[in-house]
Amino acid sequence: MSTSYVHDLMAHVRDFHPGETEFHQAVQEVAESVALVIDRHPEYAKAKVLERIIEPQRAILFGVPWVDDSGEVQINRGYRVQQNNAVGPYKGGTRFHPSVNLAVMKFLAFEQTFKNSLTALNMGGGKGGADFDPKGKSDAEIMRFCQSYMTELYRHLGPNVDVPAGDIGVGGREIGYLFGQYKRLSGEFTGTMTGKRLAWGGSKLRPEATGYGLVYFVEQMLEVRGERLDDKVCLVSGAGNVAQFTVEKLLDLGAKPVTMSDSGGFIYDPEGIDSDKLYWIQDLKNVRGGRIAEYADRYPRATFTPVDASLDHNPLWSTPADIALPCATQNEINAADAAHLIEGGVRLVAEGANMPSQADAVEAFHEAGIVFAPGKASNAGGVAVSGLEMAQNSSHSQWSRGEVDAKLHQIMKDIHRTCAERADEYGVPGNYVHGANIGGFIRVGDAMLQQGVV
Ligand code: NDP
Ligand code: 2IT
Repeated sequence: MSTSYVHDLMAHVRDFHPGETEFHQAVQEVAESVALVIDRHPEYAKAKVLERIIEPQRAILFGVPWVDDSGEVQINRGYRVQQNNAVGPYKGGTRFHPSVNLAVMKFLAFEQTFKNSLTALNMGGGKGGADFDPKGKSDAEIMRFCQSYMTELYRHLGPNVDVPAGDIGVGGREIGYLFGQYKRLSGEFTGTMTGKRLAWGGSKLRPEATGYGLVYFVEQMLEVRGERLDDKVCLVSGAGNVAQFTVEKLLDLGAKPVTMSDSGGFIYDPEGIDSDKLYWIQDLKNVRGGRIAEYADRYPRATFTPVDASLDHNPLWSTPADIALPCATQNEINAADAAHLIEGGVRLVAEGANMPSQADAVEAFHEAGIVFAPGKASNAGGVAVSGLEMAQNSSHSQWSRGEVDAKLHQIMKDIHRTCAERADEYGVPGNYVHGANIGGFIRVGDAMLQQGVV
């Protein structure tokens, strides 16, 4: 039953969503897990639950015209994919990056649906963004772009409808401009965006939440195996929001991060990236807009390796280590990288980014006995604290850093437990991919069965 279920479903998905490779990749992985559920619970297949989750409930595509500093008119394409609202209003980030297209938005909105379900908070799945490249743009250009993007999108949003946040290329500054325009057009001050600054409705610890949550999840993965983070050598990719706070929490817990990267290449610091060095990177990336290559000039014992498109692998993943935490972007680990990670002694991989590991890399990890956590479980801390921001906004309150941290910690523990229990229950113990997909699916699926065909 299960093989033909996945085969038939995927044939339809490829036919109905042609050319959307990232979307197919994300759906295939979930379908393989759901097949295990459907063998025992044919009611989900009968009601076409997964088929209905796969089809976005709404996908908005719109032109975003704006005027650059030289007076020239520019046009980008904006998106918001409202995938599923069975367990709460659509919720998910906003990505501004030249690689954004409908397939990327749909895979992210699909993944978000399962991730948000795993948090056990009332959030459905969505994702938005534009193929706009914020690099090299002035502050005024960023503001005009955000205002134009929101001028179309605002009519589709609301605190109980759809609540965007940040993602690649969208941080506190962009959320400010997006929120400002939303507020002006809607005439209301509501918690319609998360990731807001603290003074006007943001939650403490939201910037840190994805990276901290990732490391809390890793702690759980190690704990059940009788291990701790102390002295573990960690490979981190990316140098943005998720990577920075991953490194910060790794340092807090005694681990030794040795790499970070951006789209130009990666740095390897055999002495470890300590908190002073991290602070320097945060200033470089968040204030000065510099490139990670500069780290090797500042810290001469470190090396910088530029991206080499002629290679079939990324040498970052050939660095010997205990743990790998990809925190940059999708598909950054291929099968060759996975082989190098295994050779280099890595025993645990947990995704901070969304779908950074290709399907054959995940297969290689499982075959090699590497403990692997998919992003929809291990990076859920960001959206979880977004959910806490929504709760604070609707009750007009603000919790302390300690309160939010305790709740985040508990949510990551609970997600870990859900994944482990579902994996055991369905005969795939220790497999966090199946555990996360099944855990995320059952909550949304049950809500859909209870709410009827809508
Ligand atoms: P940022 O924009 O803050 O940082 C992104 C980092 O990844 C930068 O170092 C960037 O390099 C690098 N990067 C991005 N795209 C590419 C690419 N195509 N090739 C090589 N390097 C790339 O984003 P975030 O840290 O917020 O997001 C990182 C990942 O984490 C994404 O997959 C995102 O979806 C995921 N995520 C984010 C959450 C959040 O709360 N922000 C929550 C959960 C997941 P450069 O500066 O050179 O572009
Ligand atoms: O991928 C993600 O989970 C995010 N970018 C965060 C989404 C959110 O709504 O906080």
